[in-house]
Amino acid sequence: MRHFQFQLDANGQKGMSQDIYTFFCHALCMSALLAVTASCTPTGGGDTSALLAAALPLGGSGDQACLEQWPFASGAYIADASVNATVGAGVFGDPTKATNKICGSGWNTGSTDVYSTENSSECESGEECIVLEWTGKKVTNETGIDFVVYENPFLTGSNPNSRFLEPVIVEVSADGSNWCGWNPSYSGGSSNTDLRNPGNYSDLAAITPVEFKQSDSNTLTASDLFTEVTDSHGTHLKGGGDGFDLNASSFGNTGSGCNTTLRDSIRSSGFLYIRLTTAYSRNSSSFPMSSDSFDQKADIDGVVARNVTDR
Ligand SMILES: [Ca+2]
Ligand SMILES: [Ca+2]
Ligand SMILES: [Ca+2]
Repeated sequence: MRHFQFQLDANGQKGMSQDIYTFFCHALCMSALLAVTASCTPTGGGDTSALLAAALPLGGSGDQACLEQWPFASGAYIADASVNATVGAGVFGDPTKATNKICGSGWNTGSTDVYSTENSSECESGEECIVLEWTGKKVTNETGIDFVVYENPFLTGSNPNSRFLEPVIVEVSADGSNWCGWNPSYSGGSSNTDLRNPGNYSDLAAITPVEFKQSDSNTLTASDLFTEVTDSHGTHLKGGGDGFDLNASSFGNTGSGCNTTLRDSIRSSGFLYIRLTTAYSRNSSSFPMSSDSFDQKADIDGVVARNVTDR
């Protein structure tokens, strides 16, 4: 979850009068966006502060309601269940937000329909993660990108190479115990300029802002979600988010219990579970995080697979 200090200074907000704060809170509660996100109890807590700031309009794709109805009959399948996810105490503590729908808000605003990763029995010791699955199904290896992870990064201004990022390590499993990942790495330094540069990250999710939103104004097809486009924001998937390919040469380079036999089995037979771990929680030296991050936890909107079959 982000601090959003640049949008609304946290100290300044704490200094707001209760009347003003309550007005903002009530106004936000009336919006369709937040009606499905949280109730606004003006406790002044950090999570509520972050939500308030996150919801301030910055020119994102806006006012269209994010709909529960999955828009595609085939060609794209949303992970629809979590495994032993910990319910967090904060506004973004509801694990169903990671499996209900994708609610991207464009390049300039992060989605609030998200789950902030928490420590659970499914994580490595001391880490913050969530494990998702497709009920009764497994994800198969198709040509090119096999699934897309949607988190809530966004641009800090007009420069597409400056983004607020809370990177995520991605791993998949056939049994829920042994995991294979790619080769996640960060090559920059500790400055915010480096930390905000997407070019410094590879094999990590939560790098590309999310354009796909399940709304009446969505024009993206299922195929579009797995198709790249090049525009003023660089080369990215048409719906944003970060895609992963089981056939990538880096797949199988990491993961607890991973070996070439398991890697090849997942490539040929598919996987059941995906684990999304805040990279900072795994190794804060290898994956430093911007000082703007509120609580050093990535926020998962959802995951979409290109194809699934029965288990
Ligand atoms: Ca593939
Ligand atoms: Ca985030
Ligand atoms: Ca969501």
